[in-house]
Amino acid sequence: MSADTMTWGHSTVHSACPLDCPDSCSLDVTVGEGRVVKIDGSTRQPMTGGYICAKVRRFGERVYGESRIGYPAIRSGAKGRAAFERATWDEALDLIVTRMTEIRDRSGAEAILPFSYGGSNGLLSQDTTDAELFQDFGASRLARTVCAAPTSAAAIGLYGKMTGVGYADYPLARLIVIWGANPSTSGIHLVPYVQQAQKAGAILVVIDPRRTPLARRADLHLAVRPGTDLVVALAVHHFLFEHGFADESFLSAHAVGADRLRERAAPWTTARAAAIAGIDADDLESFARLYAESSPALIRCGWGLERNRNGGSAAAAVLALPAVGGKFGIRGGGYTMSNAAAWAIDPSAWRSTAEADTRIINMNHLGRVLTEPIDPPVEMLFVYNCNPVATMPDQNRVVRGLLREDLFTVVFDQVMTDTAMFADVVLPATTFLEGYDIAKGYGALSLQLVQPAIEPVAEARPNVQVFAELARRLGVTTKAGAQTDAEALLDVLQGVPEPSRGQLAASLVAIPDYGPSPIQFVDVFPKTADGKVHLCPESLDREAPDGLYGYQPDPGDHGHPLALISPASDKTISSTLGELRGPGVLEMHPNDARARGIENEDLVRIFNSLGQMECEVSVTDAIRPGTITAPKGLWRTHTANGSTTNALCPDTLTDLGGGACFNDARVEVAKVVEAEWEGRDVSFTVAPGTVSTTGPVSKKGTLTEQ
Ligand SMILES: Nc1nc2c(c(=O)[nH]1)N[C@H]1C(S)=C(S)[C@@H](COP(=O)(O)OP(=O)(O)OC[C@H]3O[C@@H](n4cnc5c(=O)[nH]c(N)nc54)[C@H](O)[C@@H]3O)O[C@H]1N2
Ligand SMILES: Nc1nc2c(c(=O)[nH]1)N[C@H]1C(S)=C(S)[C@@H](COP(=O)(O)OP(=O)(O)OC[C@H]3O[C@@H](n4cnc5c(=O)[nH]c(N)nc54)[C@H](O)[C@@H]3O)O[C@H]1N2
Ligand code: SF4
Ligand SMILES: [Mo]
Repeated sequence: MSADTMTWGHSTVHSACPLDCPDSCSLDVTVGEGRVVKIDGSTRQPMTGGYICAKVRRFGERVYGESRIGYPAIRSGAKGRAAFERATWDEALDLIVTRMTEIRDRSGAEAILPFSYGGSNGLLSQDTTDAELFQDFGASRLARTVCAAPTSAAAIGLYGKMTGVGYADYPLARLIVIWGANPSTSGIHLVPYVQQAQKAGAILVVIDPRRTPLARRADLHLAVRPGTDLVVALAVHHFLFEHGFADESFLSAHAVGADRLRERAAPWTTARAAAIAGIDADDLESFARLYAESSPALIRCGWGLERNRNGGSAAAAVLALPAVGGKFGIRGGGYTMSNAAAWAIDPSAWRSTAEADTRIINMNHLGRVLTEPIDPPVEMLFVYNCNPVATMPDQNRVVRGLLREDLFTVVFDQVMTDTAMFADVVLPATTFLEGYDIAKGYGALSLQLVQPAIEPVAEARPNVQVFAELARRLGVTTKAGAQTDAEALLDVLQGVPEPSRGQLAASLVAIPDYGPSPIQFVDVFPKTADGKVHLCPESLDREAPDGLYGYQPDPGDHGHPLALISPASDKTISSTLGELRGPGVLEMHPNDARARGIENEDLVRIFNSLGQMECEVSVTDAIRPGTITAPKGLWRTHTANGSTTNALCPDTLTDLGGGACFNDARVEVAKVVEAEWEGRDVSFTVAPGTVSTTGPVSKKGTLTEQ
């Protein structure tokens, strides 16, 4: 433990936030008598600027909260009822080892499915000893596609994941386009830079079905229908090509496939695209002209536009704009997408990188693979860094799968999540305040050391240690042989190239050699094999059902005319910290409400053929008509019927990358008459001794806590 400054019996530990957020803040954690007293931002990582989000300032409430899992436990009652008996680590691990061995001997190790995602984005807490254990044991592999799969496929196909512009250069742009991103919630440190740019005269365009805080301040807001960004972007390409704004000299020197893109954009006049996107054709034309004529012009491409059937092609069309428009090569021009691949970190320093040849299961199909016959069936699910009941599509099917008596489920988490309730064995995980990690920004460009501020709470253990111990018990040898997070840290650091490794050791923060933001095509270049931009790569063209840039029309309503989107909320990171938030609220445009006799604060039922969710409604014109929005990451206690938005989301896949189509949910909404609510009993238990929601529902859909 490193106590860097001491005052009044309190010490301050310098650390960083490894949660799944682009900003990767540097933190000062104040500790007194071995307990976290305060968490705040520091200035070590320049983008943090001394402030952090309210969620992580409250993280201590998770660490010491009632939902925290302190001890291993084994199921003692019916599945899904969160009835557990405390066990020792030995008992819990023995049981897991016995079941893993039995299942392998009976059905083959592919009947075991490790299930993990972005719980903690640190370099140590995933893809270290866990990866080696499951790979060597021969378990099924998981395609981690719930997020960023289509945008990554596009960014890799077009640019080999070239590093994007950092926040620090936004003030230099003359035009900023925020496309399918809501940084005021999902990456707050970008916002002041956008504001600075506006003060300096930059024009701001926001493309989003909702009037987000930045859309409110924008010069132009294109409130597109979800899933239509592809045609909007193609219309801008069409405009650039047709009006002589395509940068032919850049394209001939640095790009291939421009002709094909031009052909595919040809049918998309601004009028036709605007009609599909449900926006004004003149507004779209103004946007195209602004983009054509402004420099430096910068696009912040978010993840909101990827979560639908056209998501991959949409991201590709958006990312292709700076190439066609000639926006690279100048500070403050180009694009920002994920910067996760900005660091040349070599995982072979700490684990075997040989590819296993076991089957791959797309995580978005969890419900499907648990409930449909497959060979071998999934007989064991090992969940860590993930809360699939709250975050995967088709929630009802996921729950049906988890209720299978013949499924053995291990959930390794920090708190009693919606998924942990279904476990056969629960294992307690440390939080980032209780162990080492390395935090890598995917918006802000930095690598940082995460240091323990406190001892592990109760019997919680870090991932590295638990998977190393399981590997030892199962007779699996791991390459680096790390047994603890401190040992794994040293191994992982070997994979971090110099001078970053030295910077981490010296000052806890590494910044790239070009500083906090590169100039694209000056400091960073496409990482494609030939170093060029591929505007219509063959691989993507083959993968997309209608070819790359082929628009797939709306999934249709089947009596469910409203598009439901579920973007990031400021209360949680995905579902993390859900134990601290209140009920979820649906937002709906006044026209849609009026047509259904719905008024503000009414209780409503949102439904389609997959499921239903009941909650309170907020009637607001901050969402376009025909689209409704409810927060991502709700827990089942946050709605009145124990189902969240994810119960309405289909498990269909995006055109590229096998991603999730959350925003292709099509639903209808009806007012729930009050008589249905008064005194209604919701027999839905969460965690014993924590928030109990068994009991009557109060009038406004708020669940009474007992
Ligand atoms: N506070 C907070 N921060 C977070 C997270 C969180 O849960 N909470 N999650 C983190 C994670 S995992 C991620 S991936 C990022 C995501 O961060 P963002 O990129 O901001 O993604 P979303 O929140 O999914 O959606 C962004 C915006 O896209 C809009 N949108 C929805 N559908 C469409 C569409 O079809 N087209 C267009 N143009 N816009 C659309 C939504 O209205 C929303 O305002 O944020 C990270 N940061
Ligand atoms: N409806 C809807 N659903 C969505 C989305 C959407 O747009 N709409 N977007 C999605 C997106 S962007 C994402 S990224 C996914 C995220 O989906 P998930 O990967 O399920 O992310 P979280 O909900 O944050 O759950 C992570 C869990 O990991 C646990 N955890 C954290 N650190 C550790 C650790 O060190 N060890 C262990 N063992 N556990 C740890 C946390 O306590 C938490 O319960 O959700 C998706 N779900
Ligand atoms: S969640 Fe994001 S904004 Fe909040 S502290 Fe972590 S990195 Fe910073
Ligand atoms: Mo995500």
